Amino acid sequence: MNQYDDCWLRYSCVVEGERLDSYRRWCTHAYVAETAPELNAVRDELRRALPELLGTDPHLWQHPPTTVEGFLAIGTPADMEMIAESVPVDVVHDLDDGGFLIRSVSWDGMDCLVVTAPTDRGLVYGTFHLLRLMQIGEPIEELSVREEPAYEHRVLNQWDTPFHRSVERGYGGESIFDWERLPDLRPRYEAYARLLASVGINGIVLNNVNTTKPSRASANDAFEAFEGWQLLESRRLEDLTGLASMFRRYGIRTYLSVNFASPMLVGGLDTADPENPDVRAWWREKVDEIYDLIPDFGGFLVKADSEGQPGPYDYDRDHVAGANAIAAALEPHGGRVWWRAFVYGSHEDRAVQAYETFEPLDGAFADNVTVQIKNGPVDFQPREPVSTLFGAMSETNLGLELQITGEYTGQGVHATYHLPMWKEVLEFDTYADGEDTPVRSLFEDDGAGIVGVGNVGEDHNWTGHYLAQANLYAFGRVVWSPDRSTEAITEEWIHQTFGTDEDVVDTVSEILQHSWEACIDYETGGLGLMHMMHNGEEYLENHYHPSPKEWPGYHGASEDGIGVDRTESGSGYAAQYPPPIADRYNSVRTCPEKYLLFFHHLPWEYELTDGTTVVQRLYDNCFAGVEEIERLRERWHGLDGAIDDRRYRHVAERFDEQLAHAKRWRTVLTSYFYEYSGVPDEQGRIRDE
Ligand code: GCW
Repeated sequence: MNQYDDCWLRYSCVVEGERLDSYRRWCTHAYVAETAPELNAVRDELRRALPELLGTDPHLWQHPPTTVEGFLAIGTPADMEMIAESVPVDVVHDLDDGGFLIRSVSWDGMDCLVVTAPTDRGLVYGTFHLLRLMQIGEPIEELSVREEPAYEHRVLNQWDTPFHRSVERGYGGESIFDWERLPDLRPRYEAYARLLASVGINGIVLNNVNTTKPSRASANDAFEAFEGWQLLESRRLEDLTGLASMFRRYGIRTYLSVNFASPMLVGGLDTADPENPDVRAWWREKVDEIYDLIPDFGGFLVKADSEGQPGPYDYDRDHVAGANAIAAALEPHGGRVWWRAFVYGSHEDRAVQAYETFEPLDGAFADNVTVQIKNGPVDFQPREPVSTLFGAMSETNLGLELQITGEYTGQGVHATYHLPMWKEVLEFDTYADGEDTPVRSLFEDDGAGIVGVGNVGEDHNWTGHYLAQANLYAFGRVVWSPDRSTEAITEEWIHQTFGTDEDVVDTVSEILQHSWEACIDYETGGLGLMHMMHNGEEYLENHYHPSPKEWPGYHGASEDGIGVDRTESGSGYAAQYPPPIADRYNSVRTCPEKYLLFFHHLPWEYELTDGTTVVQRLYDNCFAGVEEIERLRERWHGLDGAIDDRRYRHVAERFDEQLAHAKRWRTVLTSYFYEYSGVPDEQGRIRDE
């Protein structure tokens, strides 16, 4: 057994007969230029994949073979004359970095399949694309593929804490990075780079945004450093060079999360004031040192003045001053600061704060700063409305932060697929530039991008739950191409992960596509309530316990009703949207039901459009969510014998646990709603379980 699962890079052969013959004809011989590190990655991938996909060993050539019927050629037109002769070079050069062409051509009397791109990174993506087609069983005889990534930056954020080798909100085991043993490289790092590159991810932030232990109190409270574990220390940086080179082979740039107070924590200065000349000089020297070691270093991610991390407020400076000071050091090297907008604590309704803090700063951030905003205004809840900042900062490079890991969606135990949620976010019309400015259109300029908080760890299956691999896959694919449908991305993943048997594909696809709505229902009652879970007090404590009493401010339950008034008569959050959206949410009649109690505090017996009362809908949704999990679990049971036993049993067992959790959650929520409202369930279902 492998030390770890291959995820979607299993390379099982799914074709036979003529199709297999055609794969062999085009791909048994491969001519690959040898000019760049990325091309070694390409050759290695062909060596791994082709024997499985073709059932025969490939021949790798360093010149075009002349005595064969056909061959595969991978290179840039500049490096391979044969490619320059067989594809339109101007079309190749028009592609963005990462883009590629795959063309079936005839060259010197032979049938050739050409994978070409303007950059070496594009060749890596083109190779993975072709291998994916074969893994899925697609024809390759007459290919004419032209692909380009939608966004320049497609970045993974690891929340790995080197000090503990833990992963904050990670549910797949400890960090895959054996930090103490760096610079030694484990084979697993390359396996991870391959997974990421195969779905087009081109950046990785290696460590957690919490670079000091967060204090639970205000931002100005003293913070506690992870002694000896600031990655900006010279010895730690030196240890990272090998890892960064390995990622470079796969077109992935390395980034680090850094502490705003690094000039003090690492540099020994007595201030981190961004206007202080010594502080600025320290950042410059530190950044120069990094680029000497890692020439393609991507930049820094900073969580400042947020959950106890230090920041510019400690010196009465604003976020612009803080971000721009660090960005100035990176600018000569082409590096970037990703500055998070996750701030709360000074307002009763935390939803309003990020906009109030950042919107006035629009246009003032340096060009090499990207403001990184979580999809919703609260915190990766099962469902949130889209953050108001996306419609409000047209003069700033924006980054959308999505959560791949399931912090609030079942923590590696529940099967919850995030792609439908991300699609909902990406399609949301922000009106940032008038009607038809969906979220997905906001990251097309250089300097913008989409990042995902990763979900892998040391477990054999990487993600804790086998089906959670789909979230990592889908993140890369949707960020590469946000226009691709949920169905298409989901099927691709299933084909590569579980094979092409129709029943298996239908079953897994149905489970994945229905899982998110079910989770919303049993965890929240489905009308836009936030944070229905226990808020752990200890650092890293698992807060996955249903406890609606914990943070009443989030759901506003009282004897007279439930929900939080975020209209003009309440916190005013709705008014932060452009008028067409603000109007829609401000009015209880036009506010979509899925967000109703996020924006409105309503009587328990307020009648919804179909005549059902609010409290009854909450009950019904809680029950519907559990029933849906029962149904999806049954569907999974139908796969017994149709897929390998190991993965079958793993998911079946997790489904049992998920169902138990869902029932418990339902009981806690429905009893709570009943206790407050005094309104019994029309169907008499509420009782202690
Ligand atoms: O909600 C919180 C999470 C923290 C996380 C924080 C953030 C990394 O529970 O674990 O810290 O969000 O996004 O900064």
